[in-house]
Amino acid sequence: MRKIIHCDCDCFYAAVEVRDDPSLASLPIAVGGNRERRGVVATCNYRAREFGVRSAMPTGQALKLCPDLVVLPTAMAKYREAALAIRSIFLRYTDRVEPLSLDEAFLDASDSELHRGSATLLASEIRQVIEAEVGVTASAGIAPNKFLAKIASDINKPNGQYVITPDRVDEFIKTLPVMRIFGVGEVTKKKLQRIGIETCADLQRLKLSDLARDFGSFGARLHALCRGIDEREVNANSRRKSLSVERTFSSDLADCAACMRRIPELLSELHVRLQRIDSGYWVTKQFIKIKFDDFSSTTLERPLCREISLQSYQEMLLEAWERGSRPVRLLGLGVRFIDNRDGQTGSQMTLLPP
Ligand code: DCP
Ligand code: MG
Repeated sequence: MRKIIHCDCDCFYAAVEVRDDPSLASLPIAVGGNRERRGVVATCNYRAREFGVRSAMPTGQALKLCPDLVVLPTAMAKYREAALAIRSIFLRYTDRVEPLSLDEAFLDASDSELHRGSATLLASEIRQVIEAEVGVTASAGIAPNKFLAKIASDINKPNGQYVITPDRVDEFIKTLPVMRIFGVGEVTKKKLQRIGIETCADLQRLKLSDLARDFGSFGARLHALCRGIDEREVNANSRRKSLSVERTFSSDLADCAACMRRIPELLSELHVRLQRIDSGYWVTKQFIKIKFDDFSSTTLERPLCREISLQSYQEMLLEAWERGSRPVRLLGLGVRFIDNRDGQTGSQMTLLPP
């Protein structure tokens, strides 16, 4: 039986800002773009969340909800430095660490002998060390697999942890809403709701063959996850090769112009996601993915010229849409990388946004 810890910092960017200026601690604060430039909130502290402020919300809307909100510009270099310090703490305990983004990682503690093998005590120690050395708090989930550990880390947030022991997996999973399964978005949720499925217990009633018919390869995964089964390893050497954002639309986009209108929002989402990964990844290509209403799909990619640009995605859309010339279910924008986290590649390439 494995012991997996998922560790996730609390309101990470905001926590770093409060650490560096403790006078902010009692105020509602957000980090992100300013209202005048139509920026969005990257994150906010828990005080601001009481007013309904959330990540990805336009800053103008956040200020309406919370007029006293202090909005600070993002300072990625500082957050990256804190993230590296946190990662080096994880590595003191195990080399089986898989970072998911700047403030989040899986640790496989199955072989750890510290605290007589208690992953719960280990998680608690790691969180204390992060707070003492880096000055921010983290929450953790401890469970027999990655899927459950990630869900558990949200339960006692901020600055808390939650354990799902193997004997409690069945009971825990039963009441879990299907929306909590990674990969279940609004469209899948609606599809399941139509047949009366809201929780994992409901989903367990569906046969593997039915799920495979309705959801393709994702169906088999759903069948396992709704039983709390997830065999994925913690992958310490995961080398990210691409990053993309994609959206399935609840009603199909009728033509190329309708697709074109969705490109800017997808691109700004992609930029946000890019900021949150390591700076050692160098972007080499842009790509666009389209799934048409007949489920045929196409991907078009291009080498990156100078920077990730809206214009080249627009041009690629024209070309890719021509391949099917029909209504579109899903649209995705992405980039491909080379991994230069160890600094081996000498040539000049576009770095990720600072
Ligand atoms: N982030 C972002 N834009 C988003 C979501 C997040 O720029 N839409 C950035 C800011 C966050 C960091 O990534 O501080 C980590 O993301 P999390 O989802 O873990 O959110 P937080 O750590 O801020 O809050 P929580 O306490 O809920 O984990
Ligand atoms: Mg976090």
